Amino acid sequence: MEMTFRWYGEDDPVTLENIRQIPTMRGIVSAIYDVPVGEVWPRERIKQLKETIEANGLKLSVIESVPVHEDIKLGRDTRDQLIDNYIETIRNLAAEGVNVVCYNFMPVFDWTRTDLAYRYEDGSTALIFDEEVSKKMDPINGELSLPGWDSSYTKESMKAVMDAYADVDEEKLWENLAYFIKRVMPVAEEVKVKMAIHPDDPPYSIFGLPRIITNKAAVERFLDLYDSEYNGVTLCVGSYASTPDNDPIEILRYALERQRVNFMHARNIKLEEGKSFKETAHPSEYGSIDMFEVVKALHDHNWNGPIRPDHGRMIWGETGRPGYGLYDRALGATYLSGLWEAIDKIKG
Ligand SMILES: [Mn+2]
Repeated sequence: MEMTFRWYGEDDPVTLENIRQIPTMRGIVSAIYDVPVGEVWPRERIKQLKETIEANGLKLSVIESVPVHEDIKLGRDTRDQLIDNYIETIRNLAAEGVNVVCYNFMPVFDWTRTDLAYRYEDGSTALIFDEEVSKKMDPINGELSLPGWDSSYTKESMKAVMDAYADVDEEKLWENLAYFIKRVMPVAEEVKVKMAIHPDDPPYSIFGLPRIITNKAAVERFLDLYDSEYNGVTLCVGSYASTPDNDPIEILRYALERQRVNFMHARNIKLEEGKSFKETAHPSEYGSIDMFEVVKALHDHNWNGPIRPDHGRMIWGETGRPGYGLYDRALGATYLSGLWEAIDKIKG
């Protein structure tokens, strides 16, 4: 496996110099953040990003994400032009040597949590999701915003987009995803870009919106939409594990058997009452996911794709982007690499 780290560009308080000093670190996961969703990413900007990363001794391993415009998810008439633009971006990325692209198909909201700084007894803070609190959250009238979300919504435009989804149930969303996949994948195959869909996080409906990339059956259905190694998944074990209905190791092994794990997110979470969970440090003893079994599954399949530690806690007084501090993610990276080395040497 190739160890990578997410970097949010020049504004990220975590610098490329910080990242390159993390043991076993090879690559960067990043994106162009200031091109509006739906527009083509200029090749020159991608080149710049790549050169900045390479000047620091790292490689641009994965783009996370090229966001999918809401009109594509809604199946509106404007989608054809937007998909053309998406394809153009994929071509530009390929021309600059990028060969893995992560994206998701979550309506309106990206990952969702109810508290971004839950304090553990040891003083560290983490992201948590409390089912009861989530039921009281009001995305239209509340002061609701999370770092993963599109901040360009006004109260009115948020209401409009939420209303638009009244006509889009899960089956309709699957149809719109299939439409997108069938247009994008032939080009991704042609230019050899491995696409990697991220699961919905958490993996069930929130705020009455449909969510479809949620479990093993969904992964199977998704992979069957277009049977190609370029049509794969970002196997985010933390997301899939965020409901007791899923066995993340089973889902991981299934996708590995089909050779469709194009990108890995490794993060641990602790399941609580109902659908509540807390993010934890990476090691197995803190969470509900057996991280040894995760790495062993990858090793069993001689998997050599990019993997990154996912969200980390904030520790040692660090402040910054929730989930994306330096220290705890760096510990996660070395822990994952340690598991790999141990498994590798024991197997001989
Ligand atoms: Mn993830």
